[in-house]
Amino acid sequence: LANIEILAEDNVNVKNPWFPRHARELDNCNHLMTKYEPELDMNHPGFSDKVYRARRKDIANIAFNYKFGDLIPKIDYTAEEVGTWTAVFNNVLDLMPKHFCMEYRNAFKMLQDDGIFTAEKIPQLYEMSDFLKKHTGFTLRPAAGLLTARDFLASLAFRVFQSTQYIRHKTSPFHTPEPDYIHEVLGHMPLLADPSFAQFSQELGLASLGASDEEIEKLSTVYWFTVEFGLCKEHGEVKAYGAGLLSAYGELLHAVSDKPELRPFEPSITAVQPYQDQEYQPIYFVAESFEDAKDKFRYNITTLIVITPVTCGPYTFGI
Ligand code: NLE
Ligand code: FE2
Repeated sequence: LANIEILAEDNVNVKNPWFPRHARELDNCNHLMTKYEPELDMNHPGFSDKVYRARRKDIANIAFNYKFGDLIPKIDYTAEEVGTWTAVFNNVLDLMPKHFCMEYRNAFKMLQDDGIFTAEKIPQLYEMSDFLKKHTGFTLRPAAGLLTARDFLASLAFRVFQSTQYIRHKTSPFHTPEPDYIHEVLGHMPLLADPSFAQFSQELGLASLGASDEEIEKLSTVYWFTVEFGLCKEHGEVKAYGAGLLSAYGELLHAVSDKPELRPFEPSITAVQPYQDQEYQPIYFVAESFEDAKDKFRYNITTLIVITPVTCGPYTFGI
């Protein structure tokens, strides 16, 4: 089993907030944010759809019952859910050649070659997890909804990505303000198969362990402008790599138009840029490459955050 043990180094002051020391302790990192729940938000497309809400509850129960080391249960997606997947998948096929970064295109191709990515069926979470484990050691675990930033970031330190499993409402296939499984699979997962991107994600997670609430806010802002809504350069052109762009074509086309303001990714500046999650972003940050983003993050974030020194190991890929 891929396994990362995080040990606070001897004779350092371990910071106050509790944090997980092993991936099994992520069983305690499942606190939900309630902001976009269809039950609570009248603007949610599923607000008045009882069948949708019941379906979501059933799927959320998988996550509530899940414990570290369990096999991820299979979900039989309905024809309606598959229809929504097909619509977004075909959009990705259209937009990918021109607008998606090379690392995404490469991983997407591998997923197609392995028969995991097709327009006709929604891949299972366990299939995606096995695929990522082979490539970068990332594994996936079911999440019931939008997690707190602290819990979500902590899991990245262990190369664990917490993924929702419900599908967005059928009336709004091309944009949802909350994460759903289509966003996770088509937005996040392909890039987690890229070694540099996986490393960058893990380092964001490591920096969050034991952080104060203010520090978590800065790190989740970096996460927002990179993993969710990042742009990068490729042969002089600007491409998308943020998952919130890759899984929602309206915002993608907005991001690559001349409307938004583009700024270079600079972790200490990006970390304090206010953001909103209701509408398209007015500002995006452009990275030179994932390697560059990772190096800049590593050296530059320490001006904003006191990092808890941790050692992670033993670490093995793909066993
Ligand atoms: N707007 C994205 C989508 O529709 O796929 C989801 C963003 C989640 C932060
Ligand atoms: Fe996301």
